[in-house]
Amino acid sequence: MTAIHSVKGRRVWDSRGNPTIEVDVRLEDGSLGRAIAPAGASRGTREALDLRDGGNRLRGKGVANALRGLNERIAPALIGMNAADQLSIDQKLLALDPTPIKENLGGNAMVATSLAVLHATAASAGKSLWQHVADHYGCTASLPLPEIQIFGGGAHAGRRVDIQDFMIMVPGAKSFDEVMEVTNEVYFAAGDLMSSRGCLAGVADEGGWWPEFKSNEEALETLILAIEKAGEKPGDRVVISLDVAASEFGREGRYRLALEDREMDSGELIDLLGSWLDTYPIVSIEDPLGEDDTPGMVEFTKRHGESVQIIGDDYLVTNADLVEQAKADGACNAVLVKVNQAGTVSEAVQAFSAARQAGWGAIVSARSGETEDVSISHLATGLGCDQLKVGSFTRSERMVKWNECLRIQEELGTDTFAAGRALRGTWWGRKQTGMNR
Ligand code: 2PG
Ligand code: MG
Repeated sequence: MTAIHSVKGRRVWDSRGNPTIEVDVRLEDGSLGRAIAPAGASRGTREALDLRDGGNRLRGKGVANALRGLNERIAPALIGMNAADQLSIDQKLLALDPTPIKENLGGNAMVATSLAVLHATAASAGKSLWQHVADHYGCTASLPLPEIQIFGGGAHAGRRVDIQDFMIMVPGAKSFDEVMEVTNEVYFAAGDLMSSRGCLAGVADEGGWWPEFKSNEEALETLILAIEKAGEKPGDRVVISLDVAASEFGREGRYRLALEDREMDSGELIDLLGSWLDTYPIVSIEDPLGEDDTPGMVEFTKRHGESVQIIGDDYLVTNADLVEQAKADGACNAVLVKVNQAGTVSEAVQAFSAARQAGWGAIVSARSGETEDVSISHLATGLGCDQLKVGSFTRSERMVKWNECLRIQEELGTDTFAAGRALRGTWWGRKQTGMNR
């Protein structure tokens, strides 16, 4: 047993310039674990609360209260505990704040602490974090397939387009490095196309281009052209992935596409998205309906669950019970795993395990507010997750995660790259084996 010697929280700053929490956990043997809480902009109502001070200062986003709770309540409770017993550590955090969304201590204070303990234990064992995660949870490590944003929209780009993330994946790549190369070509081809057409407004929250398109379809058309300009045939090595983030523009089965000034009900949105699936090589779609629209999500999954990956993010908020419920309902076939949505490492791993039990895919994801923290690159690899979503292909809070994967790849060897493994059950997977779409 290596006991925790100290837990120290401090205020640092994230990629949007907002305050956030960093935690140092020092063990009795001198090992140090450090982690930083990320922050979402399009947040599920059931996810762990980001505790902020409110008021006028720092636009209400101060973390003084969360830090006070961390240093005065969390730290004394954890000191002396066995750091290697991640579950007991996380259960202690939950006992200190048993509210469903962690509103007393804050998910931000808790997640940074929980992850810092995980780092400290890996350091104490002299292991890379991914190796510690694989050993601790009995998983077979493999490098995930990146899901990379080309255009940002929704809450990450002033709602200039309704759909939040227009992304690509390169499931036909042989290595992680090959994915990076193809992505570079597509990303810059997209930028060139947009600037030549006068629809490039800048860079969105996660590093993707901030577009000025007239419709969501124009975004999809431009993405197809960019893939072609990069020398690829859309749907072969490169495919499209969308995060609709429908909770951002719909409630109770009513949706409003602001770009086209169009209101629709759940059935109409399902039909619209279905027509996109028929037209474009989209292999994965996240939160196609709102977090409160279970009938819509079930209907969408019934229609498309056999041909595309349907990910629950705001819909499942990295919660094992919600994953099990969705499986029983017939909604979704994959879960997005965001540790800060759950609040602790153990709860995030439980959601991951529930997804695996259900025979689902699992995608580890960053938040739109990020930092230099690379924990998720290791978690995705150590758990053997199918994909990793960290935003786009610029800005260091994103690139630091891709670059960390390249280092991990050297330790692992390329034959452990997940590539299109998780997409075997989709039209893309069937196409690889010569079957029809
Ligand atoms: C999402 C994430 C990342 P946010 O919706 O999947 O794109 O966004 O962190 O703002 O919730
Ligand atoms: Mg999402």
